[in-house]
Amino acid sequence: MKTGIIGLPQVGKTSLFRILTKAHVEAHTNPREAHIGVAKVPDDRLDRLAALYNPRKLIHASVEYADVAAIGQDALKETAYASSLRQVDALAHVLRAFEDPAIPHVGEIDPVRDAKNVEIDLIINDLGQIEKRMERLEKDLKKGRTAELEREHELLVKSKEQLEKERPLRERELTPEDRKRMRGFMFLSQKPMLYVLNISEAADLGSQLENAVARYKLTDLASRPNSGATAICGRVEAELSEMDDAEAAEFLASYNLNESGLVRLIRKTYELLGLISFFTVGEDECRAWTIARGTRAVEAAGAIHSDLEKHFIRAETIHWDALLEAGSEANARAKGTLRLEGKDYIVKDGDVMHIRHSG
Ligand SMILES: Nc1nc2c(ncn2[C@@H]2O[C@H](COP(=O)(O)OP(=O)(O)OP(=O)(O)O)[C@@H](O)[C@H]2O)c(=O)[nH]1
Ligand SMILES: [Mg+2]
Repeated sequence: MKTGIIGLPQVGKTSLFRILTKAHVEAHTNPREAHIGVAKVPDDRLDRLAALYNPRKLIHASVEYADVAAIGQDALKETAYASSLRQVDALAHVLRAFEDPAIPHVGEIDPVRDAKNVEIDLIINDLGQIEKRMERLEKDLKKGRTAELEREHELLVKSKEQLEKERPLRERELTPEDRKRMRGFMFLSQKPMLYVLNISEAADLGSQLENAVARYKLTDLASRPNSGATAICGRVEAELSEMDDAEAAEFLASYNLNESGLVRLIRKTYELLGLISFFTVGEDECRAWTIARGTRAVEAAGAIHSDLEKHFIRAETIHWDALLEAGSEANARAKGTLRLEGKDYIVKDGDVMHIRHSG
């Protein structure tokens, strides 16, 4: 799963990328080339399970982020730029909300205006794609009509109408078949969107972060289908990322915060992508695995190893907090909170699983 970090010039994209991935990146040498990095998904549940097992290896889930140059019509005309954006599964749009006269910005601080302007850029790019495809498609339709060509044509006509009303494709409900038909186009405005307000440092940062989405009037945009919003303070996060855990906890408390903005941002990305985690535990390794919400136990086993999927028998399952409460798997088994689930069990966020398999 890869998320592309987009936004206008100098809004804090690379700063966010750096703190998310702890990467030490230089300024873009080739401005159209994306920085790619992996962010560890912080997970308190996994940490607490690890405290119980004291494993040799502790492996968190991870999400990939791509930091690209500032967006705009010119940038999007460049193939390398547009194609690196098309590859991602979701977009995180960094919106400037911090005040700093030293850092230039077009006009007043107005995140809603910026969000809409960038949306238009995505929409124009998608319209270009559609027009190109329609030309070919109409030629093909003249040569011979098939149900599939007609369905695609109809789908593109509808998409075009939607875009011409300045509504991104992510707001459209699609059947799984139509979703498949659209997939190859990798439309930019179809990607799930997380708006990330980058706000100023303040003494009461905790409540500022809490209220930012409403204060900057992003509630409407954020509540549309496949959209979400969160706030961070890039400056504070940058300082936090340099600290050890104890220092960081004290620093957060001094701002009246109980968690770093990054934790929330990554969690929001997860939600938006419809992802959840399940855990495998043991003295050798405690590990989080990422799956889509609604995944069956047998497919979840496949996320670990294809052999586990093939030879799946049952999954010994317990929710993470029930396991902590029991203190050990043996206790949980005695209490009857450790269950045996079959192939079709729908895995829940926070389940701990042992896959029993043959072969
Ligand atoms: N005051 C303040 N400055 C910030 C904050 N975040 C980033 N900056 C500054 O804004 C400038 C641009 O930050 P970058 O992270 O490089 O922004 P960018 O969006 O990657 O910029 P481009 O890639 O050039 O479009 C730098 O000088 C940062 O130090 C913030 O939260 N507060
Ligand atoms: Mg940058």
